[in-house]
Amino acid sequence: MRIIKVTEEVSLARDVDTGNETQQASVDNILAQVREEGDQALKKLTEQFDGAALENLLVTKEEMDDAYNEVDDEVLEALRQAALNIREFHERQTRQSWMVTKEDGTMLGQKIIPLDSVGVYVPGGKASYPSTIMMNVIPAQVAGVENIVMTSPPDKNGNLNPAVLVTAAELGVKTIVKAGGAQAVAALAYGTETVPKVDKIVGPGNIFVALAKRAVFGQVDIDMIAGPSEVVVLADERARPEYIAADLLSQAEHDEMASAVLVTPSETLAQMTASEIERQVKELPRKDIAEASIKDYGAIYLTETMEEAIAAVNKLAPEHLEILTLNPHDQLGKIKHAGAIFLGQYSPEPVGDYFAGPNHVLPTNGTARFSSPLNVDDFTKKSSIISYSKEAFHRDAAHITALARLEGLEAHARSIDIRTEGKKSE
Ligand code: HSO
Ligand code: ZN
Repeated sequence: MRIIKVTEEVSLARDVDTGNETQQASVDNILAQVREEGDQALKKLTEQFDGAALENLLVTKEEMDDAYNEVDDEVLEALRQAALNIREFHERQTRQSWMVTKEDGTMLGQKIIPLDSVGVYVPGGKASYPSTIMMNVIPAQVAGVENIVMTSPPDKNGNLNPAVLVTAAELGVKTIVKAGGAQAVAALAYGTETVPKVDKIVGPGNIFVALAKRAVFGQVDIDMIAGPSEVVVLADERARPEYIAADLLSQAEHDEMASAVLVTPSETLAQMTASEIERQVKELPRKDIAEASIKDYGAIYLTETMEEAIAAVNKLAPEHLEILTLNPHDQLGKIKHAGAIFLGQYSPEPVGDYFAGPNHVLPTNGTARFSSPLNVDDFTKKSSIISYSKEAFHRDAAHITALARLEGLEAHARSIDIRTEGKKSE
C-alpha cells in the first residue's frame, strides 16, 4: 500500500458512478411501464432481467417455512442475537411528542408520527446481506411503521436467497416481493395490484436502483444513496499492525472501489502495516477485489503529529473511523466528522457491521460532514401543534396583521381582524 507523507491534501475521492444517459433512459422507460401496467409489467421485466417467469410476485408462507430448513441453527442464533442488539440500540433513539402550555394558556408542541409504510430494497446475488436487512427494517419497526414491504430480485428459478427470507421472517416482515432493479422501485413508489405503494424506499442497490430512487424522490421519500464503503484507521505507534491490516482488508473486500486508509504519525507503524497488508491479502478468498481496492483507493497517510492526523481524519469525514491509540477517548472529542467511530482494539468494524447495535447504513463519500447514520427519525415525521388562547390572540393580533400587510396579504390580515372586530366595538 502506498505511504503518502501528508503535507495538506488528503482525500477519499472516487468517481462514483452516477449513471449515463442510456441507463437513465432505460430507468425512465421501466418506471413508466410499471406505472401504467402494474403487475403485468413487473412480471415481464422480471422475466427479461432476472430470467424468472413468475406466477406469484409475492413470497408465500410455504416458501418462508422452507427457507428455515436451509439455514444453520448457529446462523439463526446469531441473527436473533444481532437483531436484539440492533433493536435495543435503536429503541434509545425514539423521541416523545411534546406540548408546552404557556402562562397565557397557549399550547404549542410537536407530534411525532411514524410513516405509514416503508419499502426495503434488498439487492440480489452476493450483496443480499441479511445484516443490511436488519439495519433497514429494525429502525422502521422501532419508529412504529406498520407496513413494511421488502423487495428483492429472484434467481432464474424464481427463488429468493433463504437467508434473506429467514431474516425477514425473524423480523416479522410479511410482504416480500420478488422483484429487483428499477422495476421494484417503481412498484414500491406507484403501487401495483399486488405491491402496496409505500411512503419511503430504503436500502442499497445497483446503479439502476439508485437512478430509479432518485427519479421517484418527491413522489416518495428515499434514503441517502450510498457510495462504496470506506474505513479510516487513526493509530499511534502502540497499535498492532496485524490488526490494522486485517481491519483495512475487511472493508477492501467489499468492493474494488472501497477505500481503506490508515492515518498515523508513526513511520514504523506505517511500514509494518503496509507489509502486513501484502501478507494478509494473499490469503483472502476475495483477494482480487481487496487487492484492487487497496491498489486504487487504499493509502497510508503519514503525518508529523497526532494533531495533524486528527485534522486529516476530519477532512476525510469517513464512513467508518477506528481509533487505535493508547487512549482512544482522548481523540474522540476532537473528531468532528465520521459516520461511526470505533474505539480501541476490540472494536474492529465488523463488530459494528453485524452485531453491536448501531446502524451500519452510514454516510459515505465525505457526507458525514452533514449527515448521520440511518436511524429511527428517518422513519418518522413531525407535525407542529398550535393552540392559541383568546388572551394570547388579542395580545398578538396587531403584530400578525402588521406582518400580513407588509407581505401584501390582506386576506391573512382579515382572518385576524374578523376575530378582533367584536372586541374593538365592545
Ligand atoms: N461495511 C458495510 C456493511 C456490511 N458489512 C454489511 C458486512 N455486511 C457498510 O457499512
Ligand atoms: Zn462491512
